[in-house]
Amino acid sequence: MYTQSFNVPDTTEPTGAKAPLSLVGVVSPLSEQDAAAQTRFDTKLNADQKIEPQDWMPEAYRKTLVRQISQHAHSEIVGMLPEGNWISRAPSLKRKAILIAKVQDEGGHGLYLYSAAETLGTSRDQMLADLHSGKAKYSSIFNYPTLTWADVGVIGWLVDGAAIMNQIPLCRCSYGPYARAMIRVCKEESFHQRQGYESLLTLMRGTAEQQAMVQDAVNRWWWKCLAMFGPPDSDSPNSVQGMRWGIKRISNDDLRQKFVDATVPQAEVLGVRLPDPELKWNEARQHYDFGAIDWDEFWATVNGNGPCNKERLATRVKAHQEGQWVREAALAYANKQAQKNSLKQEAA
Ligand code: BYC
Repeated sequence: MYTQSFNVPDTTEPTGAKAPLSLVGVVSPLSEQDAAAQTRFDTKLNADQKIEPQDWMPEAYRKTLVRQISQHAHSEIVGMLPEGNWISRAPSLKRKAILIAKVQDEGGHGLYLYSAAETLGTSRDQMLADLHSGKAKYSSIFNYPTLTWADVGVIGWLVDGAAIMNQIPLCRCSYGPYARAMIRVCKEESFHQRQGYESLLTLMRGTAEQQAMVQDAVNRWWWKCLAMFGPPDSDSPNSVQGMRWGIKRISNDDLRQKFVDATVPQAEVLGVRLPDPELKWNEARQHYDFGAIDWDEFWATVNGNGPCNKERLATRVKAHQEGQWVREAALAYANKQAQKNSLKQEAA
């Protein structure tokens, strides 16, 4: 299983990179003041120090972070939906309690991440408006249906497993608030992955029907999880700059390969077959080779045409509208408390 101690060295440059990667800025400064600020920014990045909200940063760096962190936050809260569908149908009280805790954790991850993005000067209302209008992206993986109870276990094992693989390097992201949020997120994701795997182990020790249900879920989720890491490096427009800035530490393809290498032995222990006839150990590369991912299907899903995109967005918008009175009540209460406190201070 993956934990915080599952550390991975920084990658070599992605295949599409045109120049060697060093942590330098690319925005040409206009004024002398900006030039000095850019130099301080570059020096910090090169020394592997964190950029904090009060520090000067190039506008493109800020924009990239808002894009990535808000997409990540959206993924967490949309990610509550496929599993949330199974809370009322969990097969035992123990499984229900675990699932409620997990789904609640995902909501918490969304909160840390929206808070981290807000430190860059974009409001949460704006980010949510972009999600609800369909302008902002969220992870492709949450646009597929959860058809059986085994899907919940497979999401824990494979989806959370892929998420951890992607997120451990983000604990060393150059932007302080994002990196710190990711440390806690990764600890919780590690629990999510273990509970998923343990739930599948239980099913695999059960009846032939339960075993077939797990295999069917693995068949449906495997390729979607590989695509989750994003397009191939040669087709990833944001990777080179993201890595120069120390936001991304490992390329999409390298992370995908690490995920495959780590998951094959876990599948063997579980007793399931990964649905790829081309999956085999390559002695020369010291990695598993695997088959071609259907990128047309990935892009159709990213662009709003996956099996559940419309349903997911509609559910999110409805939940947001129905929660309006809670936000208003919480705000009214906070204002009342603030008024009371200031009256107390005046009287003292
Ligand atoms: N789905 O140049 P690229 C979780 C977009 S939460 C949709 O490689 P980048 C969990 C990409 O945004 C999982 N879109 O981009 C939660 C870009 O479009 P824009 C979420 C994708 O940013 C609850 C375009 O494709 N994790 O696991 O360098 C329960 C070109 O891509 C996807 C994060 O968000 C995708 N799969 O790299 C259980 C982690 N992949 O923005 C589990 C943080 C790519 O230019 N994010 N695109 O219009 C990242 O690490 C990076 O943003 C990515 C993409 C690796 C995802």
